[in-house]
Amino acid sequence: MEQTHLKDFQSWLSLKSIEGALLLNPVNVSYFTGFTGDESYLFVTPSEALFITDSRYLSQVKAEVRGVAVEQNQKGLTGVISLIHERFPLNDLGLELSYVSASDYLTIKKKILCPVIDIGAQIDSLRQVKDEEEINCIKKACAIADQAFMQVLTEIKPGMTELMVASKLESHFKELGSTGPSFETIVAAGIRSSMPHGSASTNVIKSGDLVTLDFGCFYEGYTSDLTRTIGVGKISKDQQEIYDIVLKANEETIKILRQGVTGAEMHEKAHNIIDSAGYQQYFGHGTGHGIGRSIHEGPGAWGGYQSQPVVSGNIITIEPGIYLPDRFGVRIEDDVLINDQGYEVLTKSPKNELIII
Ligand SMILES: [Mn+2]
Repeated sequence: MEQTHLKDFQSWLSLKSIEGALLLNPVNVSYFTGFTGDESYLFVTPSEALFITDSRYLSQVKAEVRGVAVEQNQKGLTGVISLIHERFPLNDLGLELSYVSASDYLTIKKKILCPVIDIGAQIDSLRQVKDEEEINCIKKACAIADQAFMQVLTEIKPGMTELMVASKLESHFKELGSTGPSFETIVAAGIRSSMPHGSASTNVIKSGDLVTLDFGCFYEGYTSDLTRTIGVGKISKDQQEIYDIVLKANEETIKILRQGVTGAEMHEKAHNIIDSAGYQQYFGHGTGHGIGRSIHEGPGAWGGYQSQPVVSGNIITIEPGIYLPDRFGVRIEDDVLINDQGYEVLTKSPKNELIII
């Protein structure tokens, strides 16, 4: 898959007459080469690609990287720039402008005087459309997250801290073949469930709590992202009512997914259900985002993606929530593949009934 990604990028460079692009973002370097380490650089021209790394990574590069020339350099970015400057006379240079730090930019510009062109947005848009191998990796990451959730459900007990639950989830990921969590695991119980991003704390889980678990793991460099809210012991009528509204928003929004639907339409659908139930001001975040090598990427129903129609090969989350300050919150999140037939929900953890432990 990596070699196809690289060819697609090279065709675009050629189309845009960009003579060379230097990639610093390790996630993009992995996307084009399969390399899983960091502090390495990829220089790409319409017809060549040069992977530049230091001695620490040489044997790893040999094992992971195919079809790309490899060069050793021990002098960091300054050395990389000298090497490119000597070997490739450039009239323009592509950089990932939203990633490159101001100090790296000055290091580059000290030596390379030609105009700089942003290539980050193009790489983002290539990464949004997953090929079959990438889809299979994400399906596996979802299956591991589902299985870890089912296991942890048998282990959660009142009296445990949120951190203990997070730790169990994360060790299940690794037992099941994942390299580990893809973001800081959220376990938020009781009042803390009203914080959309309540990372696990020493808070003790008790009877009567709702507990929101939001977690994901990597498989072969690709992530899953799954949220379920569960109840402990006896649940109030209010808690059940909020759960049912959020479930409906999650299910009804997933049902409208197909090629051509925009982020704004997804967000509107989820909001329609939550707003008409009277909880408009308690759903304050985006409805979903793309996942892939990063936990948040395009497309989705947030920020700059609102007007972008989804296409076959996009994988997005749908994650409406309601958060009642100082009381409790509910979020339900699934990962959904857009395909030629419509959509496929990749996360399978049960949600139709509020799970009570
Ligand atoms: Mn998410």
